[in-house]
Amino acid sequence: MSLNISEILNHLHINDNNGAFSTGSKWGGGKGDSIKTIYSPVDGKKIASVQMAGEADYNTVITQAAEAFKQWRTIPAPKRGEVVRQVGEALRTKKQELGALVSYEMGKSLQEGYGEVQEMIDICDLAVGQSRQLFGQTMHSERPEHRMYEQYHPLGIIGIISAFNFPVAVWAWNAALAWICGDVCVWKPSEKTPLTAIACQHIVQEVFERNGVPEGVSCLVIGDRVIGELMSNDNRVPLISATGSTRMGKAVGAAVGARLGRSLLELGGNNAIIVSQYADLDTVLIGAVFGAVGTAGQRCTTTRRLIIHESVYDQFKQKLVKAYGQIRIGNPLDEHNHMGPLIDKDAVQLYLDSIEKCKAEGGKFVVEGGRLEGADYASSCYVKPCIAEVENSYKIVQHETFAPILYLIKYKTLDEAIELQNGVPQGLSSSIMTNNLREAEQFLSYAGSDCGIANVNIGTSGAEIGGAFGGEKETGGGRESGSDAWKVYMRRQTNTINYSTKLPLAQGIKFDL
Ligand code: UN1
Repeated sequence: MSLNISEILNHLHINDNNGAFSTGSKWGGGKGDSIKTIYSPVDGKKIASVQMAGEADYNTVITQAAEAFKQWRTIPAPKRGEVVRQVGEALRTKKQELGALVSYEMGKSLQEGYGEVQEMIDICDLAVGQSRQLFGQTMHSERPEHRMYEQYHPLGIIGIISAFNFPVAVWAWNAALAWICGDVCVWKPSEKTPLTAIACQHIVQEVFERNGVPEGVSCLVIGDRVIGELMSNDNRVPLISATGSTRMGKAVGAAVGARLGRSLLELGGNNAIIVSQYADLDTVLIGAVFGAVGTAGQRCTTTRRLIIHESVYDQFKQKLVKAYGQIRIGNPLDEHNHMGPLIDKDAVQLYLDSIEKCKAEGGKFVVEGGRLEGADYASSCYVKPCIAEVENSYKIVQHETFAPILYLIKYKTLDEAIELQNGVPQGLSSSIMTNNLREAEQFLSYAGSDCGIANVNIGTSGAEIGGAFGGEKETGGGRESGSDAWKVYMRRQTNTINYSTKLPLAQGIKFDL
């Protein structure tokens, strides 16, 4: 396939000026006065423009979604699964084009763009099987001739707020499961990456139309934080699944919590790899470098800290510095390059500010950062991945900077390393590189990593969808994708049925009339 962007846009039904919302076949808000132009961070060129939705648009969508829910919940779960299976098939046929658009709109490497679409396909496959396994338990009642069991019922409208860094996969993790659970979805994509979302809406719609799925089961609303606020405060939306910064998550969590709604938060990470003296340093190198510079450091699972044993510290530092010298930065659509741009110029500024803050606190850069200039970097969004020797306690090290800045920290004992790894406000992903069984088990024990994800001999990023994905502390506590993450998309009901001729009360209470 040739990477002709206008052909790809055509193929994915992206117009020059796109509507602000969609309930499936219907698109609206195409004539509004609030228009956003989307420029690619790859070359700084305009890709297309989108309308931004307002409150009236939002309400139109929610009304349609509520209608759709009444029908969709009546379709048997395995039949809903069959529709999701077809969504997975459609994604397979569009993997190249959608992956390329992810790369062009967001800036991640083409390989990672394809990988992101692969995650969508994988979650569809998982959801198909899950649609026959929405299991509740049965219990033995304490009363004679009674039966007790529990059921999982569809919840309703699921509001999905997604981030620019995984513009389509995180939506798919939520939507594929929500649909098989009998829910309908309203998706607010990041306003930085709405075009890939529009492409997904078209892909899903083709499948839904063929299957007679009601209008409103998959909805899209493109807007800024106002839409996120409307959703978070809306009693008609029982679950908000939000991915993004801790700041955003705290606002969403507070608004949803104030109405006692449910939220699934997947927020910032400050992920570390502990590099033990018992590690195979060549393996560590790949995991650490991919973890730190993959997606230009813009994954929530990006490796931000390397906690290295003092006996291998200098040796590993040298390997890293050498490896950083070989990283090819440039157009991510060129598969020869390892690393593309940051999402926009604001992100570059944050990266530059973080480097200054790190230096001010005493950080010593062993690989210098900086903005890349020149014709190949015309969008002004390309930066150099950098490495600094720091103390874990620095304010900037405690903070998640969404950029390729890697911090090195030295340790003496494993207890100390685990304390350093846990000694940040975030708790998403973590890893230990060691061939020592005792070390690995300690790291995975109750006294080990406090993160939602803890790995041995692989890095912090690149989690498979089969596991539950999410983290503790300021990461927000939510779990998405595999394992029993489906349960959050359903409401649970305990049922007790009396098939006797009497009415015995629980706890042996006597109440005779
Ligand atoms: C994210 O960055 O929001 O583990 C998600 C990973 C990917 C998902 C990251 N599977 O890096």
